[in-house]
Amino acid sequence: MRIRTLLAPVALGAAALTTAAVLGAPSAVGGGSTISASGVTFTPANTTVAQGTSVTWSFTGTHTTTSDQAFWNSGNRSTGATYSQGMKSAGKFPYHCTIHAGMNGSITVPLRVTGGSEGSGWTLRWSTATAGAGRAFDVQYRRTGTTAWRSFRTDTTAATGLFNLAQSGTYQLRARTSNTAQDRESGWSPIITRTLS
Ligand SMILES: [Cu+2]
Repeated sequence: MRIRTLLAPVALGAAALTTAAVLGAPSAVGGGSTISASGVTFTPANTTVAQGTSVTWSFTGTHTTTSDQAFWNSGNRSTGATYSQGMKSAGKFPYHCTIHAGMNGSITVPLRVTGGSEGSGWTLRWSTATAGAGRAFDVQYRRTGTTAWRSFRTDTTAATGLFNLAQSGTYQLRARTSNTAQDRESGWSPIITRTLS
């Protein structure tokens, strides 16, 4: 294995990462996550990482890791090669291998709450940085028990925002990343819930 892999921290489970995200752990890049591409399978097929995590694929045989929404594309990589992608922003990012039909995976990046309170609102962070060229973010909310999502931010390039509606209640929140250059969007991040008083 490569030194990079050996030095990478032991990957946290999805639950632990989600908890860290909700608790507002630092988002600085530092964690790493490795996915193997071998046979006709990505392992693990579904990965949840915190914003700012670098995901590295390692290849056995020839494969690609290709974002379904064109966020990244490794091109063909063969045994011994790696490909890394920084996951800065929230959403669910499905990907596939262009060589092997049915060889699919996904990376989920949760929305984070970096501070706040029921009385003063919550600071949401959907990206570690403002959007680069060809990228933007959507953030939505809805009151629990209702079905229709409302826009909190649409195509924003900002990375954070204060969620503090005039109406008290418990709200669900989610975010996604747009590839505006390709007019495509990631899936939505897992829902988080916060109460306003
Ligand atoms: Cu493949």
